[in-house]
Amino acid sequence: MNTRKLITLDEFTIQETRQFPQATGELSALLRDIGLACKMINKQVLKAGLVDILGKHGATNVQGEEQMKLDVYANETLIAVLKNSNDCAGIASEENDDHVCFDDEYSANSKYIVLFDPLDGSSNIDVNAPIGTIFSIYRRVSPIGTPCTKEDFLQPGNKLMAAGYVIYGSSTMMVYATKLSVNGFTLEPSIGEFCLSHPNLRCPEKGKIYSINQGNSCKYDAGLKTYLEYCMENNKADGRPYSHRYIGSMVADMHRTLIKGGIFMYPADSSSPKGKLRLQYECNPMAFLMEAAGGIASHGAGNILDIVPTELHQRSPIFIGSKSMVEKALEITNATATVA
Ligand code: AHM
Ligand code: MG
Repeated sequence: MNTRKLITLDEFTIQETRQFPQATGELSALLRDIGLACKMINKQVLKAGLVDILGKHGATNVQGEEQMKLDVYANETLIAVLKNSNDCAGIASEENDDHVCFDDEYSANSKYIVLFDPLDGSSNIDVNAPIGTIFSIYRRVSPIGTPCTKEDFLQPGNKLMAAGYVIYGSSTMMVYATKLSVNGFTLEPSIGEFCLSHPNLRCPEKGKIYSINQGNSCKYDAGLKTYLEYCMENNKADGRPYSHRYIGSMVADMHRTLIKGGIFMYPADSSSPKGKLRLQYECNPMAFLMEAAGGIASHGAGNILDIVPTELHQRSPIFIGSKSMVEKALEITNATATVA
């Protein structure tokens, strides 16, 4: 690789900022901070298989350090890095009951707040399948100079300034979106930097893959069952059924959907009327990113990004991915949507 051609995440965000004379560089700094925390998480993810050798959660490893569960480590690392930075007034995490306000002078003067799912798909750690961190950045609505408030964290997705994820897979990548574009950065381990590898990502208009936990089919409504039959048998788009792929790690399933096209669904069902995935930590950031890449995201009856959250940990059904596939899914599911 010709290293002179590498553009790091930091260089890229600074170049982007130059296009906006009023920009202060705080958003760039925040993305760098999130990138730093994720590099630290990545280091631990790479060692996950050694935990049995070095000691499990609650035990002490050979260096005398206490072992922490990876999701706890990821959460604490993100909080510590963002608290240390000058650019974040507070956070909300899937792992914490309530938001955390960084109540010091510098944090109170920052204009952004961050929400995150520190380690999404954590049940996949034991089997070496990809996992990820998902993040959202909002401009706060409370006055700058005061501590942030709950209202800052209950903004609809259409108010997002930036959102993205880091995937800990066969390589480690950060993909983030602003309203302008979606860009992917691969971690170059020898220099420890995320480097631009996937500029201006666009989700293909059509795809050939559907992704859903089909083991829950008995709990799906009639409309969704009809759509799944369409995916398996009646889809004549390519003269063959769609392929089914489901990793069970949203970041990994979304990353494939973004790059190859397709549809990812986590619907409501008879035992979970609002689905499983969290609006603020999973659905909104992915919906924002997908829209910026030319795809769409729906909760089944409207745009995910228009939901005004009423609580931090609320859930939402999601249908997301290639525009024509999501539109077709909504057309079929809305035609007959009674719970079976
Ligand atoms: P988590 O945040 O506790 O890891 O749960 C979210 C994960 C998503 O990554 C994934 O899409 C989904 O749960 C899989 O759920 P299921 O096993 O019900 O199919
Ligand atoms: Mg999650």
